[in-house]
Amino acid sequence: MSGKSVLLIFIQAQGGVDGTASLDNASAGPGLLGSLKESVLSNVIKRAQFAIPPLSLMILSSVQVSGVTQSICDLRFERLPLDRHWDMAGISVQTGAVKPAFELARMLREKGITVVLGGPYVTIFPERCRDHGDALVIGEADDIWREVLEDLRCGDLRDEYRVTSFPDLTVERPVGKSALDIGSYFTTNVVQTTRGCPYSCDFCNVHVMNGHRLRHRAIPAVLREVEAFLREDKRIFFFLDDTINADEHYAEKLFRELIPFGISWVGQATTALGEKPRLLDAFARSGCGALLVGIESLADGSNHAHQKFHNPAIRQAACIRTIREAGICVYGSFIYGLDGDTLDMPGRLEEFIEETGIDVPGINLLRPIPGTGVFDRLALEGRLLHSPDDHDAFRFSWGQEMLYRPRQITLEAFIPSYTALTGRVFTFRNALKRAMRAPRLRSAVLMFNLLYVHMYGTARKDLLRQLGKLRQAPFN
Ligand code: B12
Ligand code: SF4
Repeated sequence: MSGKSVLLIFIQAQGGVDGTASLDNASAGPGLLGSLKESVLSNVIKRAQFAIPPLSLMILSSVQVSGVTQSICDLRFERLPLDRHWDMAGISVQTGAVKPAFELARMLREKGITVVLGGPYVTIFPERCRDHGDALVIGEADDIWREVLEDLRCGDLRDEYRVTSFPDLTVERPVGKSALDIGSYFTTNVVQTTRGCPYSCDFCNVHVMNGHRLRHRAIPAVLREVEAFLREDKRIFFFLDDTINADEHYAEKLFRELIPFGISWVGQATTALGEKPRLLDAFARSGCGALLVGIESLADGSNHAHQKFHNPAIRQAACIRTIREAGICVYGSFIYGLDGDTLDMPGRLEEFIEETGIDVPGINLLRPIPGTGVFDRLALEGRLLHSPDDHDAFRFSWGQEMLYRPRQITLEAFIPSYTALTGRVFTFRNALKRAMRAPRLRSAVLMFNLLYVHMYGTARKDLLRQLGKLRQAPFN
């Protein structure tokens, strides 16, 4: 039997964190000064891009089956290596990139390459994916991928592989980087210590895909991974857990044990960390440089309307200050346009960002992602601006396009209030100010803020264009 070669592919999303292209390609040029500014910014953007490798494909490519070799192609940086022979391609399908994923699958199948589709979108909407691949992998593929590779080797691939229970993360599965082009990335040190989320925020689908029970990896296995990763790449670590402090005891033990490694790391946490001095100390001493915290709304009513009950608004400001005083930068992620929000929210957000000294603010529009509770509810309430069947229309996660009608504010009033807010918050002057006062990682804080000056600027143009269309054919 001859060896089989497998190409694992990660696709660039059409909008959002992979880089925002203007929706208005026909817009007039920016003029000489504008062009200069744009070109400086586009360089900054390239460097500031959240360029980390897809952990999913690192995990899959680390599954060893004799007679099968695996490579990763990250289309955000690389071209498809079609000059080589591939027996099978595995595509990771995220909701933001469904259409390009299906187009790629068709092209590869036309060339005679077997296509397997997996990832969040396939897990949530297998029936919509069925015709686009030769095989589907539904669910977390850590273990079942071996079966797929073995069946490929024997020429006996099934059309569906369904994971029936969540993989046990206490089983050690070493992750290697040999299938990656390490130099393409800002860092390749991506680690996940837990999966699942005990909360049920209705705009999120992590609890839908990964379940409500928090599953942990064994701490010694994480330490071994960090040690092995450091041998190949000394750069910063990203802990990809959705809430790295979800289990405080586990997190404290893990990060205390990581202190001697001398790494620098970033992750995502809840602001409740500010009320846990021992845990905060472990984070700071183990090299935590920045944390993304999901604040969403400053009004409890708004958060509650979206099933987010943890982190009451009243405690947020003090917690953020304490985290920053411990020397950790805070990326504060907000959502404007939640069901309880009214037109006074932009002023409150602006004041809060100023008052707490948040190092990088992210002011998102509510994005109804297909497969989330909020998507289904807005569809039922007739508040989506596109047909709920057209999932591709919901790909924009950046503030580029309103995808729904806010409950308490007309679109006519909402769009200008949002664009005015981002226009005030994301300025060059504010970018410099935030970088100067950041407790650490000043150049990264500057880059991120500059990136946002550009991205929110592009988004404003797109939104105001949408508003213009809305005025011609009102749908509110
Ligand atoms: C880090 C991260 C990113 C990073 C890196 C991207 C990545 N996916 O690696 C960046 C910042 C680039 C990013 C971008 C986006 N992200 Co993101 N991201 C995450 C985050 C926090 C962790 C991802 C991760 O590594 N998880 C750990 C791995 C092991 O899990 P996994 O990716 O799900 O992979 C498992 C299975 O899905 C499956 N699998 C995955 N791919 C494949 C492929 C094959 C062939 C097979 C067989 C199986 C398989 O097996 C894997 C092992 O169990 C998740 C939240 C989360 N908890 O997953 C959100 C998340 C994946 N992102 C999300 C979104 C919406 C996006 C964007 C579309 C946002 C946007 N428009 O800008 C883009 C899309 C980028 C793209 N090119 O497709 C959503 C996905 C929603 C969905 N249903 O698709 C999530 C779930 C967050 C959320 N709740 O909104 N993201
Ligand atoms: S937004 Fe965060 S806390 Fe809320 S359900 Fe998703 S992963 Fe959990």
